[in-house]
Amino acid sequence: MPLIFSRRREPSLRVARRPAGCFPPPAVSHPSSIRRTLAIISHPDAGKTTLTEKFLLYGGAIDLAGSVTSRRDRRQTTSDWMELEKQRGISISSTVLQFQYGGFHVNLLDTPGHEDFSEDTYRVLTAVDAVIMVVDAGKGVEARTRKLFEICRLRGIPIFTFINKLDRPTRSPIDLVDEIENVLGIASHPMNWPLGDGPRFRGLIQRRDGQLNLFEKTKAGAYRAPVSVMGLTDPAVREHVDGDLVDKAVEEMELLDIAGAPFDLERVLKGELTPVFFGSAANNFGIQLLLDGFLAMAPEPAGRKSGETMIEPEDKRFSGFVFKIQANMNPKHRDRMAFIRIVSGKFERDMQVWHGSAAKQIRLSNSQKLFAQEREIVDEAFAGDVVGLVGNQPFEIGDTLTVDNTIKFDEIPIFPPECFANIRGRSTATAKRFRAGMDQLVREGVIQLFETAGGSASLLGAVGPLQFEVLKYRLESEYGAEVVVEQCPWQVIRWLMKNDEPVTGAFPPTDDLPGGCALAKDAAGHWVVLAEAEWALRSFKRYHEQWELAERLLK
Ligand SMILES: Nc1nc2c(ncn2[C@@H]2O[C@H](COP(=O)(O)OP(=O)(O)OP(=O)(O)O)[C@@H](O)[C@H]2O)c(=O)[nH]1
Ligand SMILES: [Mg+2]
Repeated sequence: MPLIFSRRREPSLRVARRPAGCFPPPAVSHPSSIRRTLAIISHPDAGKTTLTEKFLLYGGAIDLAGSVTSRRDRRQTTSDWMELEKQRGISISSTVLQFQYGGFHVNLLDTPGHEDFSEDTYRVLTAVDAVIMVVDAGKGVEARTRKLFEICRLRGIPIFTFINKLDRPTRSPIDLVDEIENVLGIASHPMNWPLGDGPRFRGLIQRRDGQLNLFEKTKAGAYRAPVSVMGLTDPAVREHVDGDLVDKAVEEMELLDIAGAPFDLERVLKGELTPVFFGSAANNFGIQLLLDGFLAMAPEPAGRKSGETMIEPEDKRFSGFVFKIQANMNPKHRDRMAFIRIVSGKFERDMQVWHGSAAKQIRLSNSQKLFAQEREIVDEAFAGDVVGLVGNQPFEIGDTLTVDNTIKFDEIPIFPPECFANIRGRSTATAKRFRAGMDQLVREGVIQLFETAGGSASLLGAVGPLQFEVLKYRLESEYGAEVVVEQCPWQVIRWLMKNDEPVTGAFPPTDDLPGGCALAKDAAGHWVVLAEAEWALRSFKRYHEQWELAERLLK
């Protein structure tokens, strides 16, 4: 196990060793009991990818962490691997990374914060058992975090909070903790407490035992931060830290002891209480305390429901579901990867399973362990693990894979698009590549394809307009197909329903349309009405009372 020492050896400083994973090794009652599967979520730019990178550094999975901001030496993060992500320094697509730490197999999913990519983030939340919510200490709880948090609450997922960027001037930590409680409506319990902020940030105090972790900066945060640990009452502390900072932190912690929620693991696991950790991801401050604290508390993989039956991880029948599809992760091979969350049983390479949507058996031969875009063959995996299946099988998002075809998971919500655009190839010379690219990228499920009644271009729908930009970029860079994308005025979509069944058929079911409306067919041949605004939709309803209008179709 790697040990981390302080490089400074001042005689008055008692230096303690902090081994990786400083909690007792987990008991292995079942292979899935040592799996932990989590997502990192937040408002854009709070530091999710940076934190992911630092977790990998502490897990020993990478030697030198790339920093999103360190443009000078051009090291890139492992997690943001897509060309466009590297250029813009933002995450566009969620990434799966796996590493071992302190006896655990950790499956970590880094998600994009931007709301235009939220469909991807929501799907990832179906595949995890806990989340770490990152909050920028200078900004507090931001809009996107609030929305994502509500989804986690609905799913009852345990939520851990990391208050990041302590190396910058921050809001008062008491205010930040208050805001989590008031804005998010969840009780909080700080596990550690910061000593100063910005240039005066000196370390973190463990509330449990009053131990102070003094930090030092490492170059660009590329290496694990050396840590010196000492008791807060140790006279040596005041030789290293200004007395006023210590007094303030002690006062604040006394206030928390009196007025704050007591620690209660049961409430954490129910998602009612969030343990709060402070730190600075870019500088590796507090990363190990967060990782150790998370692993000491995070739940084992949970089962998922098939109809009314709960399928538990210990169930011997293998089962899992597809929660994400990504094309061209490796640009040299034009292939697709389907990401599976294993729910029960043991996964073995080459096993035969039922493929839910196709109702036939297939062999799972090309299974891979994931490390951003790097891959390694995986021979076996257990409940809680995320496995990538590479190839051209007709998997769709939400599909169940299982050895018992009575199991069927219904985890993945389908989001109706909120913005629309027409797309066409710029030149007939690249028409074939354009079609191939569209076919692959639409399967990822973040762009939906529609055919307008009488229209020639393909109509695309997405949750946010940035998705169109990403599609255009990827068609051009990954397939060499130049395209023209034109935004459309449609803002509302409804599926036409008759007697609870979607309306289908080769020809438009009516040509009698009010202004501001059009008809189109989705990829499965269901007719939809598109409206420029709610008023147009209301006129359509008056014209056509024979149909019910559905906001979304269940698969
Ligand atoms: N000063 C400071 N900057 C940080 C810290 N952590 C992250 N950053 C910076 O914040 C910016 C955003 O970091 P990312 O990790 O890309 O944020 P993200 O949450 O993954 O962003 P999206 O995926 O685009 O939503 C980068 O410039 C980071 O270097 C920190 O502890 N201190
Ligand atoms: Mg990111």
